[in-house]
Amino acid sequence: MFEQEIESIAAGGSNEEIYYNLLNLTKRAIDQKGRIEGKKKVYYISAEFLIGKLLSNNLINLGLYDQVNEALKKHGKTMADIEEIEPEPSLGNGGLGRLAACFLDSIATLGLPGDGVGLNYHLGLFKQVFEQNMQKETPNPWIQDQSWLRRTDVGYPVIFHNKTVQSVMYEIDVTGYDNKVNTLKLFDLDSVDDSIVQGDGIWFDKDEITKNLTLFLYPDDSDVQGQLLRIYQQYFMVSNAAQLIIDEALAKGSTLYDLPDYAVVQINDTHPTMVIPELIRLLVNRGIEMNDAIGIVSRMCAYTNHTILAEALEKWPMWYLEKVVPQLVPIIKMLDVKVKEKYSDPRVAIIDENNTVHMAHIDIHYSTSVNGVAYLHTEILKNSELKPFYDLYPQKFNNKTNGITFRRWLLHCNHPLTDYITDKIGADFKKDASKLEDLLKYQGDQKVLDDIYEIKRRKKKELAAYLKEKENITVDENSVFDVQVKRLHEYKRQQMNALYVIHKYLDIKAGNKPKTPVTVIFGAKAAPAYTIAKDIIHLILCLSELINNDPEVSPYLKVVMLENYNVSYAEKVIPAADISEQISLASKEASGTGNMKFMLNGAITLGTEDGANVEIHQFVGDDNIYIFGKSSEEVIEHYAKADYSAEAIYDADPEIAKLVDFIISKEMFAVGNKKSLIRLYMELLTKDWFMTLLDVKEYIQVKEKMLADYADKKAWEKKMIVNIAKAGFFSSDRTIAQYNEDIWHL
Ligand code: GL7
Repeated sequence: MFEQEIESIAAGGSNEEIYYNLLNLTKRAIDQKGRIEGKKKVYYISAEFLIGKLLSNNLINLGLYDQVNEALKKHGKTMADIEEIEPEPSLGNGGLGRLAACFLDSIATLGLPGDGVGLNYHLGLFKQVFEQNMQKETPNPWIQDQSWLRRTDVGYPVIFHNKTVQSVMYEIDVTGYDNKVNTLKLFDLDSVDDSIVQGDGIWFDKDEITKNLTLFLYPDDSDVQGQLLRIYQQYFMVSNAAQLIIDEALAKGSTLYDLPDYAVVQINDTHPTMVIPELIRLLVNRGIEMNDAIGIVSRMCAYTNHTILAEALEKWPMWYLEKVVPQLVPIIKMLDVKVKEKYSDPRVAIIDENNTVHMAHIDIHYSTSVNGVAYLHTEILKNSELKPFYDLYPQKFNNKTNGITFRRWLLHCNHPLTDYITDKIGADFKKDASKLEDLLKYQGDQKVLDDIYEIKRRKKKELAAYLKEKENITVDENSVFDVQVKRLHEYKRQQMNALYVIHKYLDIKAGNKPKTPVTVIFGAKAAPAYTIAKDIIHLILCLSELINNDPEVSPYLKVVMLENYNVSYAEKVIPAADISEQISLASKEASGTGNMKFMLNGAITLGTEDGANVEIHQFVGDDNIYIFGKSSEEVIEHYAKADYSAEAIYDADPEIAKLVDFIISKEMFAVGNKKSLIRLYMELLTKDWFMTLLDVKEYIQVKEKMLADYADKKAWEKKMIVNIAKAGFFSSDRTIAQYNEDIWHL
């Protein structure tokens, strides 16, 4: 349809001109598709939407990608060159945000009416730069005059204690694959002022709410002002969402009483929890009886828990709410009274004896559904973390194992693999991911196995070239690419991987040269106020420098820490990975979604029995995954008995002690910061809350076995094809179909 225009865009101009012309053409193509309509709609409210760059994905979903790609090729350009121009929206942090983006893609692809609702953070999370082997945070501006963002004339008054602000709603279109269009709605304030950010860091005056409200995602909350700002942001997000939901439903003919027939609200972790009292408040203001309002809203809402770590079970001192949103306080108190009238167990109260408000408790009492994000995670919620609630409401609890959109994580990021699979089993898998299993019939076909291995080599070569060009990092494309990319958190145990690196370094120094060289690739941002996480980044960067400059070791071992790891980086690294590191302390990773992306692209998992690794293990079988570490039951028991001692392990095992001691060796002090290294050393030795030393030995053994197995090319290739073929279950199309079937009923 756009043939001639695409041809003329490709024919002329700089990469920039081509990009902006394609942006405009794509927007028009989206308009022609039309909107997904329906009586009932899901509102997916989330503090984060890690949507990534959109041009290629939109072109794929619109069926225009091949045409554009061919036209560019004809004129000596590549899609990759054009994509480099697009800024990556910095609207998310990790898996929770990327999941939200995958879900929007699948909701539209399944033709379901569903919009995302969030905030338009001007400077995003932050951009990570490395200076003196340390992370430094800088603003990450991404909004340009011409972009996917569309300003609307929709806006609402939002009431804070001392002032009412007027919002403005922006939209980004969400295209379905071979389907119509939904939207992501991002609220903002015109008065927000990027210029209040001081210097080249991310410091700003936290008190100036009208100027700072939507500057950053997750602004530093290590002080009270920062925590209050989080509440301002959350309330701003949900008050807008609530007003929008009511408006849209009424416009479709709903009355206030039958809102649940028109809208379902999916609450992602506790950040959007205040949508419940806010909806109740709005209904009461419009003349509905309090009890009726509570009933109506409870039938509209569903809650997803994404982690058992404290950060997802937010608790706010009542006085914070009194200060920021006093109008919600009587409602929250009323909700609490009703709970206490019915249930005497203090563990399920909304307001505890310290006058602290437990946000998740509001969600669980006043919604229809509570779900975890992988089988094991949901079991842990039911049997331990949220057991008192499960005992009250067993019917509300359900599991929805996470998924990923194959459009981005296969079709877009790995064109050669996509084309090859299509050639072998046809294109049906693009719409029905379970069809990938058809690949299993080639398990015994050496030619096919070799071809897939060759595609992996090609992707490794591309990554090596990119690293050279962008970061001047040289990696050996014939080495094993061992990859751990994800947020930096102690429970994810990047520090355990760093101890492996130390082990390998010392082993090579001792004369044991490995057959195949290894490149250990990390990518991770640490929250600005999370000191130990930043110390771990420092450790990795120091190891990288030390090893690079050691000619005895560097031919066999290389450590790379990617700067500012984001969605675009993930799209390059994941297809190139041989080993997928999923090594969280069992019970702590709710699901993980990176694990699924690696598997789909033919990397083999090295992991604990945690999150969705458990399900990956079941699907691929023992021969096609490397599992190690203590079970979630054992770990939970250690916490219950408080009997874990890192120091005891250190004292009992000189091999482990040697690795830990290396952190404060003279070699490390020569390249690193003493204070940071000593702090990390002490943390590991005396606290080690996420039990690194518990699993480190088995981890090293299993990783060495894996590296040895890699040398058996035929056997490795077989593992690759099984992983790809069995990845179908992890399509977010499956996840969303289940949400719809069990919770949303659209
Ligand atoms: C997370 C979990 O840590 C992660 O395991 C899960 O896959 C993801 C999506 O459900 O949600 N929870 C969370 O707070 N973040 C996550 O990535 C940031």
